[in-house]
Amino acid sequence: MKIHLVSGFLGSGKTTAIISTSKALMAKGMKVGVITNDQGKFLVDTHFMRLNDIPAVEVNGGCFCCNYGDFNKSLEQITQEIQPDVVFAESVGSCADIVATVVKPLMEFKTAHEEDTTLTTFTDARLLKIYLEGGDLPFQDNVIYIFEQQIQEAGILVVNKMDLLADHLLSELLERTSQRFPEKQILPLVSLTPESVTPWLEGLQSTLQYASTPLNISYKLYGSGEQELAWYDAQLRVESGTQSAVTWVQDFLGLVIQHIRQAGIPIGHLKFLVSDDVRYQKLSLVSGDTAHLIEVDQPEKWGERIELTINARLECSQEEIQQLFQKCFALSADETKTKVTVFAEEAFHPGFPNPTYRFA
Ligand SMILES: Nc1nc2c(ncn2[C@@H]2O[C@H](COP(=O)(O)OP(=O)(O)OP(=O)(O)O)[C@@H](O)[C@H]2O)c(=O)[nH]1
Ligand SMILES: [Mg+2]
Repeated sequence: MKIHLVSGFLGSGKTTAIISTSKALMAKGMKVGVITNDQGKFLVDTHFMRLNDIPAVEVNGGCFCCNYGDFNKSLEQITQEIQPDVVFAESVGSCADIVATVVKPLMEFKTAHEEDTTLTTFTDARLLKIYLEGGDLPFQDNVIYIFEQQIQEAGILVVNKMDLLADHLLSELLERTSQRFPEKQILPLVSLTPESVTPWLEGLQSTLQYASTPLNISYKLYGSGEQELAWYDAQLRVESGTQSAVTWVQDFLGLVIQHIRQAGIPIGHLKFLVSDDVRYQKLSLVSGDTAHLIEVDQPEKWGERIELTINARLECSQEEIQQLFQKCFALSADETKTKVTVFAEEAFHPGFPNPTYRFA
């Protein structure tokens, strides 16, 4: 069984690539399992994987490194349930030091073999370009430190979303990336379809799997960066009144984005999963996106009852993120008798990273 660990900054395209690649492998008759991971309880990525018919188990409420026991249990569970040929494990977008805290323990406890384990780091081509040119990424230095450390420990470095850069900018970026990281396998990629992820699938067969020396990382900086990004998740149901449920959802998404933009809050990843009994859609806004609206497809086709899951990682305080969403809920209460039930909601700063194991 192959285990592919997938790291990389918030919104860099890990889930998208895993889904496309899983579909490509499943179409060839291979069995694939996924382990998702994030800080909160209601994870958009896990639901989205399952809606895409990809078997997924999750480690929630903290990263793989700090919950290695849960990670290991999830691996056992998915192995027993589906006997996969390939497992993808997506780590939290603000997590680093995966070699020392996940890859090495997998080897030490002989859960996996070196030749069957890879670590890929995804980067959003737009952010990588700014970073390598010495420009200003829209985050505090300690958050940028995490972005750097993730790249540092990659064996395979995916320069993702290359469709969003003009060809001449892309070739310049790839040249700059190879010069800066000559020891890494650098893969330009578009993750959006099973066909477009072939270069990554091929890259996963290579022998240059991950940086063999674990990072010399400052946990003080890394931990403070992790905590800089507040988490918010919520699970709600929206039922049509005199206007359709999807109209309420669309207006609500617009309000949230407007308030975040107005407050000048840097976005790690703002993601929503919208579903009814028949259809589903994941809507995302990440750092580098300039959109002021994300739109639900074919609004006329949605049902009377919509489930909405919200996951947000923003560089602001826990109070600010919670107040922002609550303000948008209040502003969205209208005269149209749309019934909105919030089942669960939480906002917090992730704890300081404290790995279960660290083999340096
Ligand atoms: N244009 C383009 N968009 C992409 C590509 N890959 C991912 N995206 C978009 O980027 C956004 C974030 O993608 P995700 O796959 O959710 O990113 P992630 O790395 O899993 O994010 P976290 O789980 O929050 O860390 C989504 O809107 C995707 O559709 C790509 O190759 N090209
Ligand atoms: Mg993801």
